[in-house]
Amino acid sequence: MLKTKLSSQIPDLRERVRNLGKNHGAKVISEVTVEQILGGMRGVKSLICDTSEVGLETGLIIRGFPILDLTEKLPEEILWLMLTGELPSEAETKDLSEDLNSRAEVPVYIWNLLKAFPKDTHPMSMLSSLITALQHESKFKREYDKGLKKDLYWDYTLEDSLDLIAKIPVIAAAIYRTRFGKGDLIKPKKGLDWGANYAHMLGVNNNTDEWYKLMRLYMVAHSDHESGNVSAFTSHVVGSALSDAYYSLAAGLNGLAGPLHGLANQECLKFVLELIDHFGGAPTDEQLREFAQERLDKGLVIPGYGHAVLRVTDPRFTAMLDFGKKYIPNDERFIAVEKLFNIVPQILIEQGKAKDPWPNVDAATGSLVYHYGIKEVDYYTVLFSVSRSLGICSQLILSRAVGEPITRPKSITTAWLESAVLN
Ligand code: HAX
Repeated sequence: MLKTKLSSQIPDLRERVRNLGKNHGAKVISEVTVEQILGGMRGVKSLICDTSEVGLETGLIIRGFPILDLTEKLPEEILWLMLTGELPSEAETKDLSEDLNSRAEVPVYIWNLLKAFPKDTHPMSMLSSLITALQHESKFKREYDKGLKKDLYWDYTLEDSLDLIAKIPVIAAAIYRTRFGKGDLIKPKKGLDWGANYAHMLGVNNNTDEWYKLMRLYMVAHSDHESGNVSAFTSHVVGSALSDAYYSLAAGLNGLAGPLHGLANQECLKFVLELIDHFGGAPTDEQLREFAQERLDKGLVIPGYGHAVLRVTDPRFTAMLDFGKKYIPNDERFIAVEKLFNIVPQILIEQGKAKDPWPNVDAATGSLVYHYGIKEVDYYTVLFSVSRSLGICSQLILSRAVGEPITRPKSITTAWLESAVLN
């Protein structure tokens, strides 16, 4: 059903993009300052992303829906929404869930590779390597080698993406169980939705409804964040060389593994655990203020706070906080997260460096998944990756649909910039 829907929409999208180029190609819509060149291209409008947008004051909006209006949805509904711009009907959701379920079988060579990693390999390194290895299955690559028409690039990218999205929770759960000695792998369960199935395969918390609910929410909240962030942008650039979905996603996830990006959720819970350990329980406000200040004095960042785009509390953080308040209000780590929220922004404002002193999504997630049984913080970015595969693959499919060319901005030398400033 998803492919039929996209087939009906893509001609119009192509026409809109063609018209923009043909009729308005020379129109200037953005300028670049020296500060932006030196500052990681912050705010330079030079990418198209239709799956979602992130406003300074609004946070994540997926196809017109603020993320806080989507917290009860299933991840596969969000996948459909990102690709088509519409929420699916019940029948369409069921069809997509079943399609993903039918693609979930993982080839045996992946399990052999998984067993071969040194015991202390970081789970993100395992995930990225296994996705790259899974590239062996790429239908896009196979068809491209035979001579694929450009019009059909999106079709085989959709095929690869659905295969990949179906298999990534199975592989990610297997990494958890193997890397942390949790016993036999757990097979996906027929009839369960994508998010709950991942929760089921991780094999923690006796598969309670609350745990399933949290994992669905987690998968929805982290699914996309437009395309200028490190992981999505990297995947986009790699995909623009017509590398298939496996190569593209793996490349982006290597960026997500950085502490300033997705790894922040691991760093964040480590910080909370350190706090509790240091004070022998949830600290007082004053102890917490001192602890955070000490960290800043050492030149370290407070993980989970600040953002390259947002200038308000991340609504995804709010969604996680609301979940915690409802289901685990007495959890020691969750209480520490709430206290940090009351104190850290003021400390960052007083320090006067961070442009955004407010919490991002990573500030709360660790405390929730820890409560439900995932206590190995090194694993947290893998959870994020499984979710983000939805957005990254959706972006890749749409970019193939409109035939976006290879990405190739122009670089300049420091000397060129110096002379441009002086002239
Ligand atoms: N704690 C201490 N200092 C901070 C800070 C924080 N949480 N956030 C920003 N700053 C500092 C920066 O390090 C920078 O200092 P210098 O001038 O000495 O280099 C200064 O404030 C200005 O930075 P900025 O312009 O406000 O922030 P950037 O756009 O450069 O960076 C970051 C945005 C998210 C990387 C940054 O806020 C940070 O390091 N936060 C902590 C790590 C984190 O939570 N990352 C996850 C972000 C969300 C995400 O991508 N999740 O996947």
